[in-house]
Amino acid sequence: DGYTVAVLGATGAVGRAMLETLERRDFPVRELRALASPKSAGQQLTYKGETVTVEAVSEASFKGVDIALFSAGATTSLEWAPKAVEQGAVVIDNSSAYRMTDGVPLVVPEVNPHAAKAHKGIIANPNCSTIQLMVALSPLRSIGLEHVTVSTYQAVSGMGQKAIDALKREVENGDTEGTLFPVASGTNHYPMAFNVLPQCDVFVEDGYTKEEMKLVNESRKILELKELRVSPTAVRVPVVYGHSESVSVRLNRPVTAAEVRSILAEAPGVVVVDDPLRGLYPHPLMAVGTGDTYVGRIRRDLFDDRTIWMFVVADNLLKGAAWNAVQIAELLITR
Ligand code: A2P
Ligand code: 11C
Repeated sequence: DGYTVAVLGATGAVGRAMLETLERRDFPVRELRALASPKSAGQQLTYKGETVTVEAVSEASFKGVDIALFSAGATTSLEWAPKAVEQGAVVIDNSSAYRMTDGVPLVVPEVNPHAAKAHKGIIANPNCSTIQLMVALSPLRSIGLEHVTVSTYQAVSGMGQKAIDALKREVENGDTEGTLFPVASGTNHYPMAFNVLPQCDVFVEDGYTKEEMKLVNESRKILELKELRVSPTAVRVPVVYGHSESVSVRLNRPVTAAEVRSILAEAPGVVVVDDPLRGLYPHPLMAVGTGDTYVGRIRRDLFDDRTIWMFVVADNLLKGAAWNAVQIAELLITR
């Protein structure tokens, strides 16, 4: 017994993390299909100590598949998700392709597990920077969210395996010939090593990037607060794994840091690390390899007693992608 599970994008940074997460969770897998582009066909991966041979995705790939985890980019999802659904699979899609589509649930299991029930074959996994923001913000809905301001410090692994390799080459060989940062399609390219770039993904409207607009639009959909004010700045930093966010949230009434700390301490998926006098606060290396969202530096604004500041960190490949997707798969099978 168990389920036939396909991972599309299995050779990528997130795809590999998906295989590791399925293994670590001992997900009831009867048969595993590792799918990627034709150039990876024949490549060998390991799952539970056994060799899995990567196949080029084709119509035949989804025959008999119960659950398909997709992380091969939006274009690939648009092409293959309908075909997988037609053949009876439920697709959990980590790309941006369907997130804002009406009728496609956008799910963070700690926040809106109920939304998953209404799926018609596709469930979208939110963007990594949105997921950790939701885990930290959702518990404060009990006080009432008025305005969220977020600045991100995003790891290069959010741009895939090639960005990890490129940053390592820059650091190790001083090789700044790369044309990947901040985005491959851009007109200007800058070094990423020993640098900070205030651009994640391409600019779309009125001075904002796609990554910033995802923080706005996805948050509104997940929290079911269509008018929520979210003011974003997304920044790439020379970190390999783990996104950080400086978040300020204006609430509907005055609060103390202690009250917020105690709400977050009880919240699912949150680990509060907040003892600055002892040098304790979240940072990316603390989160790497875990599925939790770490919150610290919880403090009240110096001038506004309704505004709380906090620093929010998670492993972008795990909670931000693979773990959130496998959590959704677990929701489906325990229903
Ligand atoms: P491949 O390695 O064969 O190119 P990352 O985000 O780390 O760059 O990984 C992207 C993943 O998506 C890889 O597994 C990659 O496979 C896969 N992928 C990219 N384009 C396609 C495509 N057109 N069809 C199938 N898989 C794709
Ligand atoms: C980054 N958040 O860190 C991006 C990667 O919509 O799934 C994920 C993009 C997406 O660059």
